[in-house]
Amino acid sequence: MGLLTILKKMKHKEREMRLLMLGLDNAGKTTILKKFNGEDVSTISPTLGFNIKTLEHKGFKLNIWDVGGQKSLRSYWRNYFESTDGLVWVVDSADRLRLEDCRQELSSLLQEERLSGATLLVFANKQDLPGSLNKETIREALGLDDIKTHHWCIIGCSAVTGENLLTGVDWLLDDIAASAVTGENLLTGVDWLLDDNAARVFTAFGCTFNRPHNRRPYVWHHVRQRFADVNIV
Ligand SMILES: Nc1nc2c(ncn2[C@@H]2O[C@H](COP(=O)(O)OP(=O)(O)OP(=O)(O)O)[C@@H](O)[C@H]2O)c(=O)[nH]1
Ligand SMILES: [Mg+2]
Repeated sequence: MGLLTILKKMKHKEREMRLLMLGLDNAGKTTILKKFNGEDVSTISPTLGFNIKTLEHKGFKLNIWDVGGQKSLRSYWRNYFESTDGLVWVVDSADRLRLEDCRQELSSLLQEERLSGATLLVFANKQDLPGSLNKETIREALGLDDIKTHHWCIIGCSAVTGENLLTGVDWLLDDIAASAVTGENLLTGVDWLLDDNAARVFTAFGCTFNRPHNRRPYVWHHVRQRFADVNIV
């Protein structure tokens, strides 16, 4: 298969993105999803399973997954990790008592291998509520500055008024799109294909083959995704 064909496949796949929205219960995930989709947000119940919406935005097809955040449901989050391009972590900025819980949950998500390629957007939601913490305070409380493994950004927003929802989603899409099309990624992609094929050949002959681990995880993730249906053997 020629490089041109591979690049064409990449281009097609880049138009579709999978976003996973997680956070503690009551953070406002479903409200954000509905508001973003132009729906009524006056009657929203806690999510016991998940909601998925497919939207067109800025020429991209977005598959947005919103999964219930109650403690008993969090063990199911892992069922939704696969192929995630963007992780949206929603925080109730007025819920001071559960900030530590919120930090811990986010921290363990970021250690998940299957999310290693995802860009992280933190929505400091409910900024319309008097007494809500501002995004700088949330940033510190969640230890965001210590995150070195993912691209991230925190945005203060309100799902009720709609303030800053677009700004957040636009940043996320720009970041995902940029990390998918840089020349560096193309090169890494081709390298990866060669490494992967070499690994298979070596393994077939009973040899072990160590992949280089010095590449940035998000690049690996995108390369794996973009080339998922390419087989050059
Ligand atoms: N004032 C205010 N209330 C909000 C905002 N976003 C959500 N809410 C309210 O917070 C409550 C919880 O919102 P949900 O969208 O159901 O929260 P969730 O994160 O989906 O919760 P789970 O489905 O249980 O995980 C609802 O009563 C919403 O109306 C916001 O920006 N401002
Ligand atoms: Mg919900």
